[in-house]
Amino acid sequence: MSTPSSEPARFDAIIVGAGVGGLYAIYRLRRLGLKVRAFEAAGGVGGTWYWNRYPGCRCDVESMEYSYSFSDELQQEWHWPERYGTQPEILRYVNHVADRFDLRRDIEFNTRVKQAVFDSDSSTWTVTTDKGSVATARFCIMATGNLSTPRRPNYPGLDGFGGKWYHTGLWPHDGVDFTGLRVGVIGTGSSGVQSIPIIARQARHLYVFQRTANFSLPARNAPIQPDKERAHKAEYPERRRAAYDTPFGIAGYPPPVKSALDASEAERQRAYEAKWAEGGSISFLYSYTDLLLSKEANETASEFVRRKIRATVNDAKTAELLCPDSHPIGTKRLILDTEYYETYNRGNVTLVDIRSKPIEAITPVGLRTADAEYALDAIVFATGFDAMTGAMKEIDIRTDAGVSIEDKWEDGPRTYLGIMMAGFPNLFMITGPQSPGVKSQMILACEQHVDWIADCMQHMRERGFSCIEAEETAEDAWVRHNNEVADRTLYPLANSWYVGANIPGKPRVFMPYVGGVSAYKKKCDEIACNGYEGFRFGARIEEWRFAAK
Ligand code: N01
Repeated sequence: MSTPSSEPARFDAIIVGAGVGGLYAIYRLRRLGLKVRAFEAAGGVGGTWYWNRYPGCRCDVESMEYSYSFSDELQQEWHWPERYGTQPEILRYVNHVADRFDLRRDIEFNTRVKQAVFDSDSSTWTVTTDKGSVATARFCIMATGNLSTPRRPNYPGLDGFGGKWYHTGLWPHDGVDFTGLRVGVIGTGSSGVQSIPIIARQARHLYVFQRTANFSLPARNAPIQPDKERAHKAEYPERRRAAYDTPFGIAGYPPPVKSALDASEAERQRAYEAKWAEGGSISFLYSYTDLLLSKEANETASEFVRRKIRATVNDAKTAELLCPDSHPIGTKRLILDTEYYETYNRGNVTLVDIRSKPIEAITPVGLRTADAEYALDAIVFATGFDAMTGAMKEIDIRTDAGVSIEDKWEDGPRTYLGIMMAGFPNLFMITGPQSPGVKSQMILACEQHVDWIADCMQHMRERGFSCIEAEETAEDAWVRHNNEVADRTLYPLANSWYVGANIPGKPRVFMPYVGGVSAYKKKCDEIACNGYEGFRFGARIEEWRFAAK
């Protein structure tokens, strides 16, 4: 890499991030013969799985599905021991992929991209890092992740706290031993719900500070039986193809055929009980056709889970506090847990309602809410992320025409397909806002985007185009479509990170595409087949390759 005083290093494509999307982009673009360079802020590969090392961290998509499909050898040789992969297991897998395909030699670790500027004369991006180094490429690919910018509330007093504090999304690599400590966990999303049962087993006392009760279902994690693994592997190619014909990118769940309102109460209870026993969120939400479309239908499933909470938690007041009352089930990411509700039956666990009595300050010895003081030795912020737009907005992305990402997304993200933005030529996003990424099997979503981007580059190379840019009209239509699709569902009713509600001051815009993977992929493929409809290409050039090999 060059320093500011020397010529920038030249690449065909710069990739920002070496998580699951960035790694596959290195692999795929190399196979096109491009010279690529990835910059990664972390000291290793894995993105979300590198940073989120909190106790109990596990994927909520089954491990046989949550894996790459691009190499059949890879998917045949890897052995997943459990139904849901643990963070260490998934990180081991991602590292294996990096080694197996020799991806590390194109990654600069411990290097955070600070700025990316487009020059229209040369149709190139110039990227500057926190090391002060500069690199130039025709294409810039943001593989920055959707849940990669951890956020904690701005309570006064944290600097003076005498104990230790942690964020689930930035967990120490050596782990944390809470034995004998008084611990406070703030936040009851997936990260809080996964870590709480484990911290409770270690801590002298655990206080859970809950603002909004969330729905959680049993994961029913278990070892994968060898015959099941063999059968799955025998069908891998067909299953992967079939996954693209589903709404969420995972095959094997028969679509529902009936409205919850057309079933009798007894029939519904039998259906929900069976799904509860099976474990997992997809099959539960797939019980009926309209659980995410009709409030009345949804309420039948919401109330089923509330009844389970009341039946599990001994203390009636605690049970009631744990019963979600502010959003329909599934409209926030549905959580999968292992003995979450049971944890509140322990003598050393107290649930504190901070919706009615908010946290006012962190004190030197703990924290203070509107009505009480809590003595704590450690605080865990399980308070989530500036989701979907946070990581890209942390980079100063601009063009020489004076357009910046800060201005472009001031009122919420605007993209075409979640892949490109009008005004930002040659800048691609992997699973950007207004694509189905976070509402689907994320690795499949990354592969689909990277394949689309690689095919697009191939198209440009064959024709000698110097650049590609989304047209404003196509982007406007896509943003409108995204909103219309979301408005037909119950999703916008929840104050979730899908609408940025967890970040004070963030514009309330529904960010993921919820029209389903199947419809989305068809649209992407059609657009490509029609000569990249809605995109315009820049001038033809003699020498398409930008960087010498
Ligand atoms: O974050 P969250 P997360 N004062 O935003 C609370 C994925 N993921 O890290 O709901 C008090 O969901 C906030 O309260 P409220 C998955 O997609 C997957 O848990 O805003 N409380 C909420 O309870 C997931 O959805 C896996 O009222 C505050 C919590 O903090 C996404 O990552 C595992 C607060 C944040 O919940 C994010 O999950 C982990 C404040 N000022 C994560 N600010 C699996 O695969 C926030 N909160 C299983």
